[in-house]
Amino acid sequence: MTAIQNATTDSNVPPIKLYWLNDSRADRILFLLEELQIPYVIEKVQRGPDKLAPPELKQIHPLGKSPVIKDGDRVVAESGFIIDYLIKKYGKSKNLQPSNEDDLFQYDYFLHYVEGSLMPILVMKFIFQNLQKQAPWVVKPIVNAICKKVDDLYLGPNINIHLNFLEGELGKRKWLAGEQFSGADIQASFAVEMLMKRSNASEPSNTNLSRYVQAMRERPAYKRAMEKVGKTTMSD
Ligand SMILES: N[C@@H](CCC(=O)N[C@@H](CS)C(=O)NCC(=O)O)C(=O)O
Repeated sequence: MTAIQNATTDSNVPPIKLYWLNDSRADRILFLLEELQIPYVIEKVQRGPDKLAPPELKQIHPLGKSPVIKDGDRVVAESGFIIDYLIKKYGKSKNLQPSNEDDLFQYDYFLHYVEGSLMPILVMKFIFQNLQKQAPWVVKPIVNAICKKVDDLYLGPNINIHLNFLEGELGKRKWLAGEQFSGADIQASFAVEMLMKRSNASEPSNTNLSRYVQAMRERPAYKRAMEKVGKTTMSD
């Protein structure tokens, strides 16, 4: 693991430590920390050849997943919970959580929807794509046929359901929880970028989603977050 110190760290305050795994949901938390502009350090962790997180992460939290943060003695896992925790504790003045009831309703829904409904489909798509790449040549035709069947019957149609759903929601308002950017958008950021990438979504049929991703990428905090890890976008 390699640590990077954020330039804004005050040496008297133990900074938040983000365990950031490459190509992972940890980009969300980096984005949030930049939106909040609070001191933090990044501990960079690399996936192994098997694409899994290294076992050292299990010393931080028994599940061994990323993102995970340390805030003093507290270890906080689950990206949705980390976002909620950090915004409640450090984001009072940042307006990242809506104050009116209707927007807050959408905010809570999308914070849960992203990990509860959208990510499982995207992870499954990723697993099946990897399975095809890694299959030994003798069984490759069979593996490819199974993967295609799963894609045709289940993954493809479900991905389209999510694309249409989000496209519709983003036609009603600028951001997921109203006219103001919020933690729900940060939670959605990585997933929406993956959704667009893995579905090869064509711009003309996903105008609202494309506009949404573009607006997210244009935020100074998004740009700073990506710079910290040598990327331009979350889907690089
Ligand atoms: N629901 C968790 C999922 C965490 C998760 O599965 N993270 C992935 C990266 S996106 C991971 O650590 N994968 C490596 C592994 O499973 O070994 C969250 O939202 O934080």
